[in-house]
Amino acid sequence: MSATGTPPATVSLDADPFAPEILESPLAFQEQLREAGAVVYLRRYGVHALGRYEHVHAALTEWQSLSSAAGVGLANFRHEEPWRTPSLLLEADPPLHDAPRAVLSGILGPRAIRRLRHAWAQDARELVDRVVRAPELDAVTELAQAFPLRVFPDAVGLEREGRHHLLPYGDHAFNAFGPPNELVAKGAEHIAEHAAWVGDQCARERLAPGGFGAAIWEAADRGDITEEQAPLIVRSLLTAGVDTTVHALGAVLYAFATHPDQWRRLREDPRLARVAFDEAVRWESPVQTFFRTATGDVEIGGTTVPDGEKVLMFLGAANRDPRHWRDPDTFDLTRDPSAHVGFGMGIHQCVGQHIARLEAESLLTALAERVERIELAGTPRRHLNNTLRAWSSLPVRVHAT
Ligand code: HEM
Ligand code: OVM
Repeated sequence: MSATGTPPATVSLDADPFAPEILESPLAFQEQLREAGAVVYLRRYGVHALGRYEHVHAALTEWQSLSSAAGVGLANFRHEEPWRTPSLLLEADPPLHDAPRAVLSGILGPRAIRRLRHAWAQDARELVDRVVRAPELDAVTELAQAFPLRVFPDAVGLEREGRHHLLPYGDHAFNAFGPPNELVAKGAEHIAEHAAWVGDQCARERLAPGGFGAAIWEAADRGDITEEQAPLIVRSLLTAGVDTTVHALGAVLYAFATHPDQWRRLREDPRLARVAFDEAVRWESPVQTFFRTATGDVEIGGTTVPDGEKVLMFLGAANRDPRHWRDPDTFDLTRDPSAHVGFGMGIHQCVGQHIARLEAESLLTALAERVERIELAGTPRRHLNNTLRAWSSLPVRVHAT
């Protein structure tokens, strides 16, 4: 309350962060958001936006007052039918969230995935050997897409037929967190076929022994989760596990193609591959936004968000907030990026982050071994998505040794 007894005027903006121009170049809007206040009301959507590190971090951590169960997109599941059965992880609160989370944490944890290390390093060397034979290539299709599509579906235990459904299915799922705009309408045209294939692959009989999918079904056999839950947990891997790593690898390859000094540093010390990947996740934030829903009147940075209303967290804005980061716009392998919120924070923090890091480490290490220089050889093109920050094309020239 101010001295006169009237509440402070809510800061608000008319801008549409999901409009093509802002999706193409979001940094100016993100700065405007951070500068406008801790909580900014976006009139167009009737949601409360957060762009500062402190408040995005707090919102991610406070799952009791900011729920995921009403959806982590704009749609409020209390009033709107979700486009698919909600995720048992992403779109659930404790206690329902706990068992599926514990199962996936075990299957995708650092200890469990150590067995993949050697094979993925070898796969990366083979891919890089083949791809760098030509001096010019598209780093999106030939590296950022090719590598995850080579290793991840096999690790899940998917059949070979139909894997082309994975990227468009995930792309639509990430678009569907945003408003029902043109991007969603375009994705909806073919979503039935993609979703039917993805749904079929979640059945026990479809999943090869030894993979993440089979491990989820074994957890059902042990009684850690129910048989009804198992296929939906497999679906989480197929939804969240491909596009994310493709675009994160696109981000790190773009970062190196435009920062030759940092590439030299990585070549001198390839153990920097992991920190380079996290720095790229901070710098580009391949997952830009997620929503929460207030479970009561919630105070954030001196503003009250009313019960039942949506809060929009800008992970990308927080990851470049100068209140938290020195020179936030600089891609710099000497900084410690580990507090970034590009994988979220708190109980929903990305359960697949160790998979993402292992893919990146494998690919970057193989590239650092073979490639002296990597530079842009044409105009990079953005792939627009309501949630993802992505490239559709990165023409590069490589100088292989
Ligand atoms: C959750 C980003 C890779 C599976 C999340 C969240 C973020 C995120 C920001 C938090 C969501 C929230 O708080 O509401 C990313 C990024 C990736 C990546 C940037 C790549 C660099 C992966 C991979 C998988 C995966 C490879 C699967 C193998 C999941 C799942 C959740 C999740 C299942 C939900 C966890 C929960 O709600 O407990 N991810 N992710 N992600 N991610 Fe990732
Ligand atoms: C899921 C999931 C988890 C994280 C991201 C996401 C489409 C989906 O559990 O289905 O994006």
